[in-house]
Amino acid sequence: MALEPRTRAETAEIRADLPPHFTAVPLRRRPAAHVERAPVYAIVGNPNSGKTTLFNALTGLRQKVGNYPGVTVEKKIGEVYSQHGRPMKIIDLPGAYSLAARSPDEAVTRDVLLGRRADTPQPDRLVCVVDATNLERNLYLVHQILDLGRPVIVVLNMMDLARRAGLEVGRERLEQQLGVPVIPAEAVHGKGLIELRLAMSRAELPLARHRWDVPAPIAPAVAELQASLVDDDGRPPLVARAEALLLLTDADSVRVAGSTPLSGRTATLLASWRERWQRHGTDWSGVLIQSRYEAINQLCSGVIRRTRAAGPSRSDRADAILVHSIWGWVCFAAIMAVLFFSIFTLAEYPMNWIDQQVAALGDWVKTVMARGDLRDLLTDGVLAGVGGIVVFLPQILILFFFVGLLESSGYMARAAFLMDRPMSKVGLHGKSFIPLLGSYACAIPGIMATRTIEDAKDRLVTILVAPLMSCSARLPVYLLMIATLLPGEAVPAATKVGLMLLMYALGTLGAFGFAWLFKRTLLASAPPLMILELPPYQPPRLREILRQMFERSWLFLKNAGTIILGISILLWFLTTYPKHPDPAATPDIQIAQSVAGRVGRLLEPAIEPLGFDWRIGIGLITSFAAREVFVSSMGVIFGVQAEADDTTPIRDALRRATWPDGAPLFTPLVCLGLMIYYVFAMQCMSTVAIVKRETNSWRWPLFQIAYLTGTAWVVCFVVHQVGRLAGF
Ligand SMILES: Nc1nc2c(ncn2[C@@H]2O[C@H](COP(=O)(O)OP(=O)(O)OP(=O)(O)O)[C@@H](O)[C@H]2O)c(=O)[nH]1
Ligand SMILES: [Mg+2]
Repeated sequence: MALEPRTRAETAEIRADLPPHFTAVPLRRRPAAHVERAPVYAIVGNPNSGKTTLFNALTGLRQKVGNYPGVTVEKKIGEVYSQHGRPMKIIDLPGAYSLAARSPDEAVTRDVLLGRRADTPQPDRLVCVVDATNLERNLYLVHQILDLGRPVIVVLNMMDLARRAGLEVGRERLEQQLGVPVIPAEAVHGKGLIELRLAMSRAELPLARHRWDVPAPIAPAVAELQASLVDDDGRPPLVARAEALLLLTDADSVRVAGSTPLSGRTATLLASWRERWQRHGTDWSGVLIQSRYEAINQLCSGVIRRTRAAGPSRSDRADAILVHSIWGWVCFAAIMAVLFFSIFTLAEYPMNWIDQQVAALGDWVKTVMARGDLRDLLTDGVLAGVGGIVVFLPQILILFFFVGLLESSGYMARAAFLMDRPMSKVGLHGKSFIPLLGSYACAIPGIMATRTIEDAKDRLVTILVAPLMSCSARLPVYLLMIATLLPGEAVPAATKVGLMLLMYALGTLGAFGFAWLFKRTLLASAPPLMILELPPYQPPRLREILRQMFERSWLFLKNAGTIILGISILLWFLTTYPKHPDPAATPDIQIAQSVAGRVGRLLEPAIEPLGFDWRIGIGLITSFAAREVFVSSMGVIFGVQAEADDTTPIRDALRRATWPDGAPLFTPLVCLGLMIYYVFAMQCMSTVAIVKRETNSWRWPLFQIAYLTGTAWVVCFVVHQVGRLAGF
């Protein structure tokens, strides 16, 4: 729908004869709507309405889907083929309740729709996904979208749930009322896709029939601002009107990252209207919202019919227990306990198997290759490093399986709900818990998920403490230390699980403690109110979960094959060269005078008070790239030191390691100290990068490194010194 650019004179003319109850600057279209390029579609809708499910089904892509609001926090572009085989662009957007964005993820949606983002094509047409079980609330956004004057297709999703809830949605009536195609669908079962694709392929789409007048008291202001915006950059009048409405009623909407700022004239106009309204003391956005809801009520009349009386649903009955103030916590604890037991007990068999395969491979290399540096590089560098990590794949898989279950069933939102009370004690609300819970898997998606938090300071606090949640990269470190500390089958699994739970608890407590501290000092703001939808429980989508597990393990293996491989090889060189002049020198002497040994000993004074020697110190440095590198580094360093011809599990090598005076290095106290160090220390390059991106400055990531690593040192110091005094 190309619009004719308007000259300044024309705009002035329009402004001159604006009716007092102005609706919109009349649309003028070019005679035949020739769209040279294929149209760009955007999928919009309320959170958790099934947009990404639909996007994936249309494009064949695999964006993350989950049964809680706020899964998608960034736009994603894909391609869908029209019925005639023409490729069309389609953009999946974060869910939003309104164009008046409250949080950074909603702002992404708003800015893409209003064409404020330079990095995204402005959508020509919109697919509005509506949750049929919640029509009225969902129509609020639809109403705003229809005002943009672009062709819209409404997808009435979740029809299965609506049916089950005893709701009959009159599609035809809604279509008639709105004047745009309305397509019933069940995105998750692939129903309605063909109809949608057909509609999307149409060369012409009708524009909305509905007419909504800007409420009289604000109409003159909107009209003036609209005209000024059209003048500024010749944007479509209706988009300008939507923009004007937002600018006038939502102070936050002025700040847009990456877009051209308002022209001086528009800004002055805006300020003068705002000031005038403020003097009158009227709630203008309230007027606007009310007016819209009245219009929606009219639209909805006769569309929804209840086929039976509404009673508590199955989800409601489950929630009576799962978010109960006592039973809810019992269930939460039970779920966590099952998770950790599975990590230890189920993973053991595949883990042993991988261990054996790695060892067998090492032995095989030793039989086919002659003794020499290259063979050592392969066995002591590559295999000891990468093999030491790959062993933990089963645990990672189990962890992600559970996280997938929680996300896909809808329990995630309940966990946030339960957590609201403890979180409010530290000044955050339950919504902050979703990013934190996600950080148990990995802090990076966790930090991205903070975009759903409205308050900028709360969001920052959540970002700052997110790395304290024990992520999957710590699993290998914990497991190795627990294996070194509590060897053999004699120790019951419960003890090991208990120790691990202790580490997770320590991290979580740390996160709460620091959040409390930051909310009281650096980033104080008013205590927030949580508004979070509890979506109905859904049967977990196993295929989806398996796919995510696969993706995650692929990432893990890729890491092992690239970063960890690289660091292991480098470390092998650093520990092997320069060679000691005496070829008969013991491995201990050799490594001590290697490059790594010399660097490590420079560092030793800083970590000796923690009970760590320079070899552990090297591990601490290399694992700044990623925490699991610590395990591979230990494999290389202590593998190099082990007798040349045997391949031992790392834990045995560690248990044999000693200080120069013969005292064991990995005492229980040191193992515990190391685990604690990794609970707190900020040892992840990727997290630093993502925090830099999300906070848009180096200040916060640097602060984060300093406070987390500082805390790690102090806590380890205290534990070690107190432990020693206590005689451990
Ligand atoms: N029963 C049912 N469930 C659906 C349907 N469509 C999607 N879902 C489920 O609804 C949940 C939300 O789906 P998503 O596609 O992640 O929703 P979204 O709109 O992208 O959500 P945000 O990214 O958070 O805005 C998932 O659990 C889907 O499996 C449907 O038609 N019927
Ligand atoms: Mg989504």
